[in-house]
Amino acid sequence: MPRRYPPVSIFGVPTDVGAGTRGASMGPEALRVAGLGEALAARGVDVVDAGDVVGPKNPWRGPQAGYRHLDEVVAWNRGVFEASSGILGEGRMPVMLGGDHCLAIGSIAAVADHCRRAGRALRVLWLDAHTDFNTSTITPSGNVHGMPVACLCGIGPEALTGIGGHVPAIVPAQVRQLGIRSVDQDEKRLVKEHRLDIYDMRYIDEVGMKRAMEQALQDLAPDTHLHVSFDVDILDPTIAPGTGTPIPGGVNYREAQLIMEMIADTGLLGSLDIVEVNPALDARNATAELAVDLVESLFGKSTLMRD
Ligand code: NNH
Ligand code: MN
Ligand code: MN
Ligand code: MN
Repeated sequence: MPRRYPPVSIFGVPTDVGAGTRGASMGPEALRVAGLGEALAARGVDVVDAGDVVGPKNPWRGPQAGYRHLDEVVAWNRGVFEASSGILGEGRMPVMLGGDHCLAIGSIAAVADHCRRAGRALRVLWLDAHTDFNTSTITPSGNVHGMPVACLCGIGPEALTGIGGHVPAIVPAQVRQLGIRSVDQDEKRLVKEHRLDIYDMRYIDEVGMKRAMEQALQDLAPDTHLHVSFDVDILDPTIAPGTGTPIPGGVNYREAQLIMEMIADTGLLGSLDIVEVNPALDARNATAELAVDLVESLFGKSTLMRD
């Protein structure tokens, strides 16, 4: 019996206010053009496109007091929180098309709030080249897309840590990070201090993706809500060049498929972010097309033997 998936609402968040390179604002359309909605529908998923969150334009200023565009980042994240909460309240699965990764503050705050009310466990799987655990005092860039995990764990400006009304929204023990290979100097100290559970590329090289994923998905209670935050820069830039902060030595195509297939096998996927797709840097929409291909596997397309 093929696995049934809950109804999905995709929504776009066309902004790059949290990034240091322009263009992730075009991510939602790139993912739509690559056929995300159609691909899910072809998987038998009940999918609707809820349209785009609206927010301020990118003022393209330098950082002030350690943050670039903090007011705009807050405004967009409030919109994301409302959109995600509304979709969860309808009993549907929110799939956020970013936009840069600062938007995961709003999407995950909404999921955390939903799980808290429902008394359900939440696990966040953070797929990324970066740990995104910077603060205004240690950030090398001021870009808030380098800070969402810290903000969600209660470390950051009140306007962001408090977006879901509960501080912290999540604790580090709920997070698993996979694909990591770029952590800033002081950020390293902070992730160690807060004991983030990190499966970095060195570890994946040594034990293999299968073992790393088994560990990252270990101890999930049967009714856990699994949130996947998919920063496309986890992928090797040779296969996913369309992203603002590409880092060599990323996850290859087969490893990426295995990640998605093993998540699909849990049957626990509850919400998804697809972020940092930057069509301005891409080659013929390759990164959005690859992301769609991988999301199909996340929804069971490649599972032949385990349906
Ligand atoms: N760590 C860097 C910074 O804080 C880069 C963050 N960029 C990302 N994160 N794309 O996923 O600026
Ligand atoms: Mn629910
Ligand atoms: Mn990220
Ligand atoms: Mn990243």
